[in-house]
Amino acid sequence: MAATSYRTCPLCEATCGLEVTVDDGRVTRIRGDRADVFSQGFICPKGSTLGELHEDPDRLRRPQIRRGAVWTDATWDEAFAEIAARLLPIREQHGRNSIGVYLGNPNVHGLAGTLYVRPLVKALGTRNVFSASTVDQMPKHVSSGLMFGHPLTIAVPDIDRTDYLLMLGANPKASNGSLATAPDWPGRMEAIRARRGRVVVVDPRRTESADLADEHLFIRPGTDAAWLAALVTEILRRGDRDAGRLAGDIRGIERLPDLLVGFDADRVAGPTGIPAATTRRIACELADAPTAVVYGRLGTHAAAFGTLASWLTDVLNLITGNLDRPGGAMFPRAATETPRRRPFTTGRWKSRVRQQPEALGELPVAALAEEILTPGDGQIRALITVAGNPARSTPDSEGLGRALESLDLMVSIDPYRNETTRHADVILPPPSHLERSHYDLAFWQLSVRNVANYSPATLPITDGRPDEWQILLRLTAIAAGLGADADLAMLDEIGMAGQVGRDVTDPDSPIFSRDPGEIMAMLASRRGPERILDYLLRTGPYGDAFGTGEGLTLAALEAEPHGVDLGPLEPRLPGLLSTADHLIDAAPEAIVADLPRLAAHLETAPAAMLLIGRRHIRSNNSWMHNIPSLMRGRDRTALLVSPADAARLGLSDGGRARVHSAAGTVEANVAVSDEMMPGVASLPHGWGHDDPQASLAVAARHPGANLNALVDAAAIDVPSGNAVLNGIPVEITPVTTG
Ligand SMILES: Nc1nc2c(c(=O)[nH]1)N[C@H]1C(S)=C(S)[C@@H](COP(=O)(O)OP(=O)(O)OC[C@H]3O[C@@H](n4cnc5c(=O)[nH]c(N)nc54)[C@H](O)[C@@H]3O)O[C@H]1N2
Ligand SMILES: Nc1nc2c(c(=O)[nH]1)N[C@H]1C(S)=C(S)[C@@H](COP(=O)(O)OP(=O)(O)OC[C@H]3O[C@@H](n4cnc5c(=O)[nH]c(N)nc54)[C@H](O)[C@@H]3O)O[C@H]1N2
Ligand code: SF4
Ligand SMILES: [Mo]
Repeated sequence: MAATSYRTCPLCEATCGLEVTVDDGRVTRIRGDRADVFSQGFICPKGSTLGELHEDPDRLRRPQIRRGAVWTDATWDEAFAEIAARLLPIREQHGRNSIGVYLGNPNVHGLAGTLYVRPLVKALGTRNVFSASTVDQMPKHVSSGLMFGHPLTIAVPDIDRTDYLLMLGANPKASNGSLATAPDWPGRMEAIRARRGRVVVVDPRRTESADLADEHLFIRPGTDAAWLAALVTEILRRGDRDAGRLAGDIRGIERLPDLLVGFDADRVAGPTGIPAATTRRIACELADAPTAVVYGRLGTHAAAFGTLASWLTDVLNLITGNLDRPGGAMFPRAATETPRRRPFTTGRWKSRVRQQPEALGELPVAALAEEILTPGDGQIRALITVAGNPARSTPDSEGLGRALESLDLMVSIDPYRNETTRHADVILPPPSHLERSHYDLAFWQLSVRNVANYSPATLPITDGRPDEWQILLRLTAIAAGLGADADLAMLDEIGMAGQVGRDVTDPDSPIFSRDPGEIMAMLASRRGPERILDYLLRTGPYGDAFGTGEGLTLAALEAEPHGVDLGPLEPRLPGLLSTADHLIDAAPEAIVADLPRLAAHLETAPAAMLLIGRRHIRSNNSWMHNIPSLMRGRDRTALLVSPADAARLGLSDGGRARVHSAAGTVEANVAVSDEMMPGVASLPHGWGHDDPQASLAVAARHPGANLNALVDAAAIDVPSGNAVLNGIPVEITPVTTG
């Protein structure tokens, strides 16, 4: 008997609703859920492959233990016993920081990762915590944290109401958007133009998204911050500063002209490649549009001056009166939002080897290899990776692979034996995505509309396998010294009761001064992530506050399989500010201190060729390359170069090239394309599936080149520690065969 159910796709930030048909335990069809309150039927090619992902014969169903080069299946008890026996002695002998943790991107796409990773990190007690955030959005957390007080107080573009979208370093037609959750970004971009708005895309490649815009500007990689600074200068020079309603809630805005001396349209024209007249025109358009929003993403953040660029983006929105107003850059109000109070700081501790300050309790993943390889007190000797493939997705990834091999112990929670987990001693595979429930805790905090949608598991977990949260909780028990066979139900109970106990003493909590026993009793029918989620919803901004009246609960969401629309974004400042003085800091010291580095960069001649990354709609970072239907069709891994560079460098379309950087050398197929700005080449990341120890049969037939073998681990954005993944100086030479 076929049954239809609904769930939110967990693969990217767009959170599309899926309609899943299951017949006799097998997925027979996945299509977009037309009744989904947010996505209204939109889906991309990846969303329909969750069934294939579930069926993938290479997806691990049982723990794996490695002895030398030999992998064997293990029972769950054996796997956890092995970990307990080896992990704790390392910590006893070498201290807490000898255990490192790497948290990959899918953690933020699931309930287990968002709710059960933090307790594990806490139980380990280590400061050596690394994640994909420092190859991604850390600059946005740092600039938002310093400007608004909390690293999650991130302004998102109100694309459904804006009259003018200036977008840099983002390609939502391929990525479906980032730090701006919206199903069908392309459709929403087209809607801006349909209502006579204007879309301008700034990118060293004329992307699929640029093709949807009114105007595309090439920019030299790594110079976005300088160009944004020039836009600020030009707008201020016009005397147009108008922070509108927020004028009395800002500190430091009067310092901007002095701070940005030297960054104007004329000065940045050469380095950025954008003519001064164009910059001045865009400045006027931004200031004059009824509403406008500047939005920058990965190409702007994962670059040499990512934090400056992220800050200047919000400064532009601020001085044009577009911050926190409809059609501008706005702050979502997620159903699970918790109070934001303590002012944000960075640098509470530093990495051991290069002394890079922490941000959000993390150290830059660009420093992971050196922390493993450099002897001394605090050296990482054991590593736990959860949902990550740093051996392909982080700087100098080949070097990192070698470092991983030198560890005394490595444990990975991952469904695949890939280029990273093949270095592990134990792999613990979570159930497939369809076997798990879902609620997008992370991305509805960054959504262009407020929504809530709960997805129960589509398929049951068979064979007594643990859910991913149970795997994490078992590791937490081991790390807490409770042993591999601790009572998980009791641990989960203690965790929930602890949270309730803290909140009843918190005057800002809606359950302040309530009886914790009564609250626990009202949650008694649920366990695990569902109980925490119910709690977060009920104590959240739309929740029932454990009263008897109206308000959101998990039960209410269960009754709405297509989700609940909580409305368009609404102005939230100054109330949401959690800086020490409750003002917007328009010129945070830790950020403006990086301006001299940017000024110096403008004085340096750029390398003849700079390499950048790209994404494709049928790919997802370094994984999902083992899904046959996504891999069909033409090669998507080619090195793109402009016709002028091809001629200059002797490269031919369809030929091969050797790409050489300070970090390494790779070979790739060449595609000559006028999409590329002269002087810039593009390679996608997440490829290089050529490791014979990995077990990815389909991916191995389409290996591609590993872009991150070329990324220099020494190069970081100073205020955030984020890796510099774009604008890498390279030399490109033809590979001649025969
Ligand atoms: N040069 C360059 N490098 C980049 C980027 C770039 O643009 N250019 N982009 C960067 C960005 S934005 C990111 S986010 C990172 C991503 O970097 P990572 O997070 O390190 O890597 P992913 O490729 O996302 O790999 C995800 C891993 O999680 C596993 N996985 C998938 N689902 C689950 C799950 O539900 N549970 C568990 N436990 N495991 C799961 C997969 O098998 C895979 O091993 O890459 C970064 N690297
Ligand atoms: N299909 C697919 N979707 C994905 C992912 C995926 O791998 N595949 N990954 C997901 C993840 S983890 C993330 S973080 C998001 C990222 O989503 P986006 O932020 O949209 O990232 P990209 O698609 O990589 O687009 C970055 C753009 O920046 C441009 N660029 C490079 N350097 C520069 C520069 O210096 N200046 C400017 N202005 N532009 C530059 C590149 O040419 C590229 O077009 O996508 C998510 N969605
Ligand atoms: S756009 Fe993202 S969320 Fe939507 S179906 Fe595709 S992968 Fe899933
Ligand atoms: Mo990402």
